[in-house]
Amino acid sequence: FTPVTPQIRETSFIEKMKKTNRNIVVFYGSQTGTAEEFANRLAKDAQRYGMKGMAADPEEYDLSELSRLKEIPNSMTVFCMATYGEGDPTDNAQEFYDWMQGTDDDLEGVNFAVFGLGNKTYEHFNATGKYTDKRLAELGGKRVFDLGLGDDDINLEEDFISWKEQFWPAVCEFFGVEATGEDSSIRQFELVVHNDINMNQVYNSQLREKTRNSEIKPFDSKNPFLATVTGNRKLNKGGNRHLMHIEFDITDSKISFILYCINNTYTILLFYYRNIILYFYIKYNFFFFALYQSWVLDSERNILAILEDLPSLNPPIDHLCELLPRLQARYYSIASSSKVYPTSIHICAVVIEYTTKTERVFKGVATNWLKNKEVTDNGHKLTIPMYVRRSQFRLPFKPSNPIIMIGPGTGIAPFMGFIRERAWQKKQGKEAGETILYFGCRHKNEDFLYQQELEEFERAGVLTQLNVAFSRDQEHKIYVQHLLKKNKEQLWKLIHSNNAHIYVCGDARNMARDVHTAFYEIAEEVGSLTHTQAVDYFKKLMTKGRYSQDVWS
Ligand code: 2AM
Repeated sequence: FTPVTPQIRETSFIEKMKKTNRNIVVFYGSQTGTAEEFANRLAKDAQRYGMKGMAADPEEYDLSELSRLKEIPNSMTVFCMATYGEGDPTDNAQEFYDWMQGTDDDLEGVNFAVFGLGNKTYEHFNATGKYTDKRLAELGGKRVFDLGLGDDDINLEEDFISWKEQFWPAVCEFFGVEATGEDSSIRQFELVVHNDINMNQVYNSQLREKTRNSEIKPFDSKNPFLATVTGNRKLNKGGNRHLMHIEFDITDSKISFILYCINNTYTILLFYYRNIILYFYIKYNFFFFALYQSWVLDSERNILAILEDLPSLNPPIDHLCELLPRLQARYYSIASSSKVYPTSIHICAVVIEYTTKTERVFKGVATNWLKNKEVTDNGHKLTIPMYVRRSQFRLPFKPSNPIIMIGPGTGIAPFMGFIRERAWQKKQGKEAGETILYFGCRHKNEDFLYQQELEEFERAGVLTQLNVAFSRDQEHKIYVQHLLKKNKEQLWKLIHSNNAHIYVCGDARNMARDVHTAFYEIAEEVGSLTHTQAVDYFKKLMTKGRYSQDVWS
């Protein structure tokens, strides 16, 4: 497929808009690709209203030009902004975020709207979207339509569509235009059949060696480092899951960490199903959220399953490709310490595979791809494109501060790095504070990850306490929070009197929430705080960086 519009490289989005006759620019703060996809859809929608839009990565343009947008008649900017971690902007929006905080530019005459992407299970729900909306208005911008707050915990797609359906009429009214109705005829790609292709020039899912470009700038998703796989082993002794420990060599990279998974079109097809519903919507005006929720989301029908189950749909292949977003980078916690292994990075992950309601086997794209990465392939060293992201999840500055780590399942990953680093600090003669771990798994002799290493660390006195909750070795469930409650006196003393740092890693939806509640109860029962005081107490610990979470849902 060949893009219909040739790409023009330009760091001034104003100049680019002028040159290409566009009047709407949709910026996206995107980490996993959803905000980017929304931005592309909004930019495309514009044509239906006689306007011309473009989606843009704020990292690639000079956003301090925003006040110049008024030079373009009937123009506006839209921001699709995702929020991450502790209310942070995404990496590609960080510079724009800093600019907003520091600038006193006058944005009078600049029309804008913001859609935020967030998740209500996190405390700082949609903080970045809210801030962008508030700040652009403070600087004098004209809010054309109210801030949209998407919640990924329920149904982000539905939130976006509902917002969009009100957004466009508001835009039309603002600019005094009407829908032209011409949308489906505008194609981004055209289908060309080539009979004489040189296969050596075709991208076949492996990055070429020349992408190893350390001269340009730090490695990121657009410029990943090709790391050699130096180890890949199964961690669990039993059960039908596959928990793996993988090691990469990063010599010469000066790298931070995240994996980048390259895949072929087939997998992309498998993976991104959401957009086919958009296809229904645009093409046949057929869209029922309830149906979407139960038939697509709850039944986990991916795009391939939908096409199989509704053969009459038969969309043209060029249209289908247009609806498929790029496969995105996957993020894993690092299970090693750069102090101990400066030239390698370890990760620990569970291979995702289960049967969906429609009896199809769902296989996680990245974990299954990694599982099969051998150290060598016929004597050939295999590489994986990767980069590392900065994280607030790190050991306290002072080694003498006690740490309480809670990480059931693969939530153990970053703590393997922490413990190794504490061991290293101890070896350097530094006085390391109490180092306490709460780990949880199903069965002692099945999935007690890193058992041997952990027990050795305990014997060596690096790990001062190793608490393990085996959830399925007895009738009733035993979870990490039950063990926390058992040791409540000791924990409260460490937190309240000894400046301990608390770290929680793993499942966000249930575990992290239950652990949080257990800490409230400890503060109430041992510290004699009221519930409100307890909530306040841990909120303060979070702002001080003494209660950190690395959680996922
Ligand atoms: P389960 O699967 O037996 O319910 C790692 O996944 C471990 O975390 C497992 O032992 C799992 O137990 C446990 N777990 C499941 N839900 C949890 C929760 N809400 N809080 C703490 N641990 C939980």
